[in-house]
Amino acid sequence: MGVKFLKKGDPRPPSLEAGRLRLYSNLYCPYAQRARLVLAAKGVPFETTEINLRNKPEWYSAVHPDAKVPALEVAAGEVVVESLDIADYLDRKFPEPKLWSDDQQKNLHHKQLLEAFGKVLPNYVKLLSGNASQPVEEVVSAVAAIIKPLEDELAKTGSTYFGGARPGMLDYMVWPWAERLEGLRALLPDVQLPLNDFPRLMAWGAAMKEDPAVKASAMSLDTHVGFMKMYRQGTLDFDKL
Ligand SMILES: N[C@@H](CCC(=O)N[C@@H](CS)C(=O)NCC(=O)O)C(=O)O
Repeated sequence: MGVKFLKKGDPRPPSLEAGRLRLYSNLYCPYAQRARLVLAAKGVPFETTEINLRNKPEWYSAVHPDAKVPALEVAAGEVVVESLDIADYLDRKFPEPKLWSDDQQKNLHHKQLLEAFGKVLPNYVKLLSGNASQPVEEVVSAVAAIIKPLEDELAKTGSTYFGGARPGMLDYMVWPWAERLEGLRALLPDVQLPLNDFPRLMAWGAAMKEDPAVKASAMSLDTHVGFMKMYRQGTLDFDKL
């Protein structure tokens, strides 16, 4: 992709200038994409430092205590970590457009949906890595059960997006995995996915693809599949992506 992922031996970027934001990211990380989606939705300019997660720079643990991405530097040396906390920070700091609702009850419900959706990650990794300890059909069923409440929510509200007439926080927090689902479909063409059980989520996905923030943060199917193939073969090397 021609992106420079900073690694061991690479110098730390210069101190952040006042008034700027720096996102420590990794383009392939769904959590980092959450931050990029919110920044794009708000139209906030930011600089990006891509981190090689297989060979992290020595100084990176001074940025993020667990040396994970994303981390958002909001003033020199002042960093917000955890994708959901970064999203909340940005929604407070840059209120237009507001991604959380004024309706606190709705926000609470969306946070519960999001927390339950978090269980998708280990299943995503199983599909990606081809972990044979569990039949793939079982993993697909587990994913279907995890996303069913989201389908039900769209059916209940009748809205295109979880946020209503336009994407809100839940939409953006879930989207990175939806984008990767297409990569998985291309990677595993023989795996049957029960897509017909999720008509509203399919329509949601099509609508989300037209959203400017989604477009700004999107990576092509080929790029996702290239990463996934390397990951699956155990040959992941960020210098070669
Ligand atoms: N709960 C964290 C998860 C972040 C996360 O797991 N990031 C991964 C990449 S997708 C990472 O940095 N892994 C490197 C490591 O664990 O050493 C968040 O929401 O920000």
